[in-house]
Amino acid sequence: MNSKTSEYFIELENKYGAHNYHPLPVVLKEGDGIFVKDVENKAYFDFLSAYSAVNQGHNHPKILDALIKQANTLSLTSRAFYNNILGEYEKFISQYFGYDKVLPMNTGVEGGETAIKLCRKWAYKIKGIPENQAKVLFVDGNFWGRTISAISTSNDPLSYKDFGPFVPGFKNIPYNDIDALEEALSDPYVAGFMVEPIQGEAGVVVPDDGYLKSAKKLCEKNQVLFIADEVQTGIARTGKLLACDYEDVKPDILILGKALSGGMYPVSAALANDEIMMCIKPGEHGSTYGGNPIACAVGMAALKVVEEENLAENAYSCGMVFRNRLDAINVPFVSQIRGKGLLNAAVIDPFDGKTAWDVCMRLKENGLLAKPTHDDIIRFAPPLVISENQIHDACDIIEKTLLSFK
Ligand code: IF1
Repeated sequence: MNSKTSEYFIELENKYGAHNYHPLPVVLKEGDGIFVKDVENKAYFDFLSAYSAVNQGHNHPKILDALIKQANTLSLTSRAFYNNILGEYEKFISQYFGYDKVLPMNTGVEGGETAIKLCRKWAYKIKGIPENQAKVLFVDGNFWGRTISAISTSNDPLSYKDFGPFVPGFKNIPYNDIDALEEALSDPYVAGFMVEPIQGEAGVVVPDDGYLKSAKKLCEKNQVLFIADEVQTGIARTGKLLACDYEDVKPDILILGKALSGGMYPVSAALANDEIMMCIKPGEHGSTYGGNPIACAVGMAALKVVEEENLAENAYSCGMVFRNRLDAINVPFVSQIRGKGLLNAAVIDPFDGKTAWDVCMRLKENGLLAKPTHDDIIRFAPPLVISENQIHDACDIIEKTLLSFK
């Protein structure tokens, strides 16, 4: 019997790990579907899904099987040579999302960096912007990772303070503001507009209906690439395969990550049609692990599960049930419930000196794991394999917890 307690593991991380996170004080040892278990054998509903990476549920057998089989066969060749699975994966994912080609990477932020490099290369080779003059627009409240480029577009001091100097050629405009976008697009050196269809880290900020469609039309009119960061909102999370699907918007460059592997392995991608993708020539971009055989096997299995188990439809219907249940809970400090599909958030107004963190701590005690984003917002994002009955069970916990503060 492993007598090592949560405190033992927390102390180890505290002593030997960088303090770049402030985790909820729970030490997990197992995952299965929508549940995780801590080292004291207590089970929890996982309502974070590793920030929407575990959409297919923890340890999905089909994805795990694909991982094990490929790892037992050929794990990594580098791109110095061809192999017998990368082309199959590239065809599969390109057709799955309706693009000519994919550039495979590993993490979400590498997908974003790749999209920006594709956009800049296209700007100089196709649009004809003078070299080193291309600009890419971002929106306030964006979050697309932790690299120097990513934090160069951030307006959250926690992300960028004391990490300067920053990458030039980026300009921020307000989110969900078409007039601001139209104004910014009057600059002929703008090459791209990169945006999350729903802002995750900002606190599940849903733009007005029609914003994405109007933004895409303005980009087309000004020969600017519309770049959708669907790392968190993609892969069925919001009740459609992609959040852009709600407005029938087809991004010029689509960035995917997280649940592209079902939480089993780092897999990310940038997808585009040939006019853009073929701007990058051999030797101009890449990655040691990008498109490795395990990533290909896991990626195909993860995407097949999304289709076979109708995860988008399930996220859509379960999300409605979830928001209706939470809207019906009458507590004065919950000022808003918002989201789409199974990407939702509760806005918690500080009360009696308590914050969203205190609510999450009590949710943990009651058997449900969620984590605040910023001080006042709790994101609720369970695996998309959750059933309607399980949604009700989880909402019973959330209701009991919220009412216990009254
Ligand atoms: C952390 C946040 C979420 C993302 C979007 C790209 C990336 C992310 C829309 C980069 C990553 C992760 C990063 C992780 C926590 C989590 C997060 F709170 F940080 F902001 F989900 F909201 N685009 N988000 O959300 O993907 O390189 O991480 O694979 O840094 O703590 P990555």
